[in-house]
Amino acid sequence: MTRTVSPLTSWRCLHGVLLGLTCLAGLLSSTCALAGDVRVEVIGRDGAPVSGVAIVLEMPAGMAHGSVHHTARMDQQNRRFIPEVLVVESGTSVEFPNSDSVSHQVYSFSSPRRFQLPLYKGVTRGPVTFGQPGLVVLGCNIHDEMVGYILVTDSPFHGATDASGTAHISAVTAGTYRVSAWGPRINDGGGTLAATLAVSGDAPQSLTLRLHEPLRRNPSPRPGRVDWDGY
Ligand SMILES: [Cu+2]
Repeated sequence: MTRTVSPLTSWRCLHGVLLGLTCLAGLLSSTCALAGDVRVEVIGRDGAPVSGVAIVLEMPAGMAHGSVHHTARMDQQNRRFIPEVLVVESGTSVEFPNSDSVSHQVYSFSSPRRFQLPLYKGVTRGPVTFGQPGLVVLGCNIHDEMVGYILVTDSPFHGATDASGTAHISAVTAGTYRVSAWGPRINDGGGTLAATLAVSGDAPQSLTLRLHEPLRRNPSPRPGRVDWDGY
């Protein structure tokens, strides 16, 4: 009996063989790390999904990774920072476009990264490089109600929950991680939830975090008080 093999199938076969050979070579040189995908869901006390929660899989002791040259964007739309919560690895350069029809003047007075951008619209400012881990709270000098957050982490395994309350983090190196979840409206644990998750390369892992306290009405923390002499 003749079996027809489509070009796609044969490519997959070849790809699988190459992957196997690569892993075999890697095992011999101890560089072939298994990796798996992780899905973290955050559910509020009312059962509704919670979006805009920063998820970080903190690096296990001894697990190292290379230097970072990532870029990211923090936009402004309808007098709001988009996204409200951005998670980046330390060393990432963040650009600040302004998609609004009004001008904004973005600043941070947080100790991991103090900066201020000139008043602008219609152009992209930055990039601003975030080298130190920690929480950077963004404000706008024109619109006091604007608040945004850049959470800087040393871990390459991070994300933020979307409208369905879910964060997808792909290709996580196998290991046991402390998973932390921070959101500006989370009341539980002072704003941070934590759990332990074992990641293997065999199958995707899922973790559900449920809040016990109702969400705050207003985000916390707010931008630091601006002392212009500090710049
Ligand atoms: Cu503004």
